[in-house]
Amino acid sequence: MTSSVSLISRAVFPWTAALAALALLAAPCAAEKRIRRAGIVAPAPLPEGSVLVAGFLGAWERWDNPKRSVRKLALRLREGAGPDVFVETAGNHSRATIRKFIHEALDRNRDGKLDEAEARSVGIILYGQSFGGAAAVRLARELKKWNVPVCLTVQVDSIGRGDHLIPSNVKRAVNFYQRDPGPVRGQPRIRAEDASKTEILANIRHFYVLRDVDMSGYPRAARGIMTLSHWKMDNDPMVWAEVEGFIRAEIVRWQAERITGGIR
Ligand SMILES: [Ca+2]
Repeated sequence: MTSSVSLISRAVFPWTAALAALALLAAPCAAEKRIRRAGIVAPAPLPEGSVLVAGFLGAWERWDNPKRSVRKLALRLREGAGPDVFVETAGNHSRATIRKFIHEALDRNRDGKLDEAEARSVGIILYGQSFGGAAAVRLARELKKWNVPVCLTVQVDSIGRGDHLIPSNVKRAVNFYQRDPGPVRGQPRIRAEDASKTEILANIRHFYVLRDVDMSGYPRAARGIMTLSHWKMDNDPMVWAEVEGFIRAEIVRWQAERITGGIR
């Protein structure tokens, strides 16, 4: 969260109370906030042809905080998931844990390498909010080094270096953001590293200046007139219903492509 603090410090707005609340969300690193390998419930190796959805929380949120929209969506997806759909969440600082799991889950013959068939054997969907949005894009970029395709990335008010450029191993990407007045504004435009390989589905802007959003899941200090649009967006059910729609559509697409001829 150091980078977010520096980002905030550059702001010229008198957001003292709001920033104090942000500090609550950005509490110092605590081991229990990080997911450990044992916290991942999906099996390794993953069944061939299955789908793995991984969501990344922002700030220093605990990886399984049930009040945060990233986690709430994951739990909804798990509820209605078929036997071949697996959903995990992690903090944005725990990207390496998920990356190592993906390698373990795909390396079916346990030789420590991913051959082409292994790399393409599971449909991977990544999403995240705030620094978690950037983590989703960074993980996709890391998976490219292993020639692992990513079906879809979804960013919600994404913050982080390089989060605008979607690597060419990603098939589809969508970005939700707000640019309301305030010190924290998401990435307004993502673009494809290679437009022939990646389809940018949309950059969708939301507005919160005149909108109330139920903030009861956030710390009390983060509520009221100083509530940042960045936080409202994290709690906006309309946004997360849209994210869910994109992810569910991608899951169905993957499954349909499996039935109608080949994994890809
Ligand atoms: Ca292997």
